[in-house]
Amino acid sequence: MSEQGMVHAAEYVRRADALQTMALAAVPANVLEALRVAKRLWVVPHERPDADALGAALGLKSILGQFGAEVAVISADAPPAVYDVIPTIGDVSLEAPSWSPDAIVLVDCADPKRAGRIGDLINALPASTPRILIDHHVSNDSTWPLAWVDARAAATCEMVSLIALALKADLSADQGRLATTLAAGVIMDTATFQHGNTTPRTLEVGGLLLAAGAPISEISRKIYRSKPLAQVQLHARVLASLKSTDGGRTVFATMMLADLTETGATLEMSEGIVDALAQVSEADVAIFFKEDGPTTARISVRTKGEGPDATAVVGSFGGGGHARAAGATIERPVNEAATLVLARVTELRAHAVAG
Ligand SMILES: [Mn+2]
Repeated sequence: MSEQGMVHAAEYVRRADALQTMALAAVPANVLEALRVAKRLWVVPHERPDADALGAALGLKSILGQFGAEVAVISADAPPAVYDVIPTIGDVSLEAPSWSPDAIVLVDCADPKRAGRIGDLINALPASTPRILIDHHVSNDSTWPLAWVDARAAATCEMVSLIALALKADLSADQGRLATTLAAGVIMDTATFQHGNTTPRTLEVGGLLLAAGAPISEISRKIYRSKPLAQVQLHARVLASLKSTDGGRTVFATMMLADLTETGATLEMSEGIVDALAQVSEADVAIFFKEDGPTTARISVRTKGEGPDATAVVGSFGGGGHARAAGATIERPVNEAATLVLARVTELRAHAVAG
């Protein structure tokens, strides 16, 4: 085995001990207690789950399982193939189990609505079933009493790692499979510790997970630097449609459904296109428009430098996210949606100038 992916037992124990006090201060006591007492839990990521939502849900299953809890991870949508990098991905169910839970946990989102059809199942549970929420999105405005929302956390998996420490669970369990599961989410949401959301705490959690057996470099390569041919062809085709506006400060590209059929790519293979757009050094706003049917468009926004807040761009269309990365679904033909969103960006720039 390579140096990466080995459990460094002494190093892990030293780091876990050093971070325990900080973890206990970070996790709200009521959330920790609710997780401690529940014996049968449903843990639910948002629909179309990414590595952070999946890693957080699967990590919780493994952590609470160490204390004897039965945990079902239930997702509205099947995980994309790229997330096979998560060694416990096979534990995701697409249907609720036959048993009813004594607590449910929603991860990496604010509202059962974001969990699609599983959210409907959550809403149908008795009101007395404790509902726990763990999320790091700044747009989270949940009113659930058992909510831990930490917008300074780079990833929900960073928060779940702290929960593990606070519960004194063993993050190095299962030959590093738990650590790998959580590291996948941190790597996803920080682009391998590159985004501005990376804090000293994120790196400390990263160091802890590395010592606990997560092969950081290998996970990063699989998520970010490995693509099927059809995906590279899709990216080439969509990036060829790149245009700019606002004097070059806004760049955008549009993916039509025909781009998928003509390259043989799947929708999930469009992952990463917005990040390629965001590489344009002259621009501070990058927008990726996706046709998702004749009257539905999905948009992803990235901003940097003096560019407007991404949540302000998508907020008027019912979307949400972070200041530098946000998204929305707009019930309009994609070209109409593009016109509206680009006008909104121009308007936000004008407001910024006006003060
Ligand atoms: Mn996340």
